[in-house]
Amino acid sequence: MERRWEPIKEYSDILFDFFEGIARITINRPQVRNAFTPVTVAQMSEALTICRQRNDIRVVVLTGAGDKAFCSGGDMHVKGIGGYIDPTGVPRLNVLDVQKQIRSLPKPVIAMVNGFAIGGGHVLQVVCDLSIASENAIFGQTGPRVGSFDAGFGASYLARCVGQKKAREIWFMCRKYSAQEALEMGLVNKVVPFDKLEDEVVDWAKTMMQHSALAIRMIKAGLNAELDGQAGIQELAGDCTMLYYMTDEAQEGGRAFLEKRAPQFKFNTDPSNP
Ligand code: S0N
Repeated sequence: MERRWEPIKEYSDILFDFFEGIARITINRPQVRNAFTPVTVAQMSEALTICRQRNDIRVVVLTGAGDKAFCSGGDMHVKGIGGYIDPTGVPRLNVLDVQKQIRSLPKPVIAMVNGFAIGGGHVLQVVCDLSIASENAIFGQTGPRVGSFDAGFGASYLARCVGQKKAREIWFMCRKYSAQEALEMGLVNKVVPFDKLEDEVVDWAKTMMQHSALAIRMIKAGLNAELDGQAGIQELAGDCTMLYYMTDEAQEGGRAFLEKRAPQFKFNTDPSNP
């Protein structure tokens, strides 16, 4: 089905558009199998910030341009000593920050894996909440073969998804896996023919949008908190604070301060009025 995706903002390295509650971020460097540079990563980060801020965006989709690659990781053309070199000559990739942004975004992020998901590109699909792949998608880590690695989410969260033995195999052996193998090991949620990929992703997004956004937000925070230690609890606690602000008790505390009086906190026994 043809959809009219409306551009949200123009960038050099990504496409960023919107359709009926869904924001789509497309890494648009097909000539290098959608490898990312520090510029690409900065643009992805800005787009994710916009996704967080805009209330009309309910679900985010991450994908790659064309029919060959989702993302092939860091662009080795700009890899220098100390990392990937930005236009000012400083080695900084900051893709780990984008991984954290995806995980802490209080909305579902779906990886629409339309081809190779390799290296740091594979880690991006791992950290998304859900992954839907086309039949031509290929998955794998290459770090120990090409001089890099991701021992953060790219290792620990991968192991949570596929188990310790399989995660070690993926990293130590640097093999490539088909979409079907990825499905069988729990790396992706569903595999569909390439020409059905976007339909399937939009269908999943629309289903989630019929459900309670707050419930999904809290579930995502809870699932992260179980894995992320103090940082995860902090995020879940932030959501708890947001809910607490909505109570009479919290409102009374703020009012009393502004009115320069002692707060009258009443113990509320009415479950219909928190
Ligand atoms: C993706 C592959 C398997 C596709 O193979 P295919 O279809 O045969 O195409 P090719 O002819 O190989 O490629 C087409 C053109 O695209 C260029 N290209 C592909 N990938 C890259 C890339 N990553 N960087 C730069 N260019 C790339 C090819 O060179 C070719 O160009 P032309 O036409 O001019 O010859 C295959 O391409 C492949 O295996 N690519 C390499 C994938 C890879 O190893 N990626 C890992 C890169 N490293 C990372 O991602 C680590 C970075 C990172 O994210 C990170 C994360 C956490 C902590 C630290 C780091 C860090 O290392 O800094």
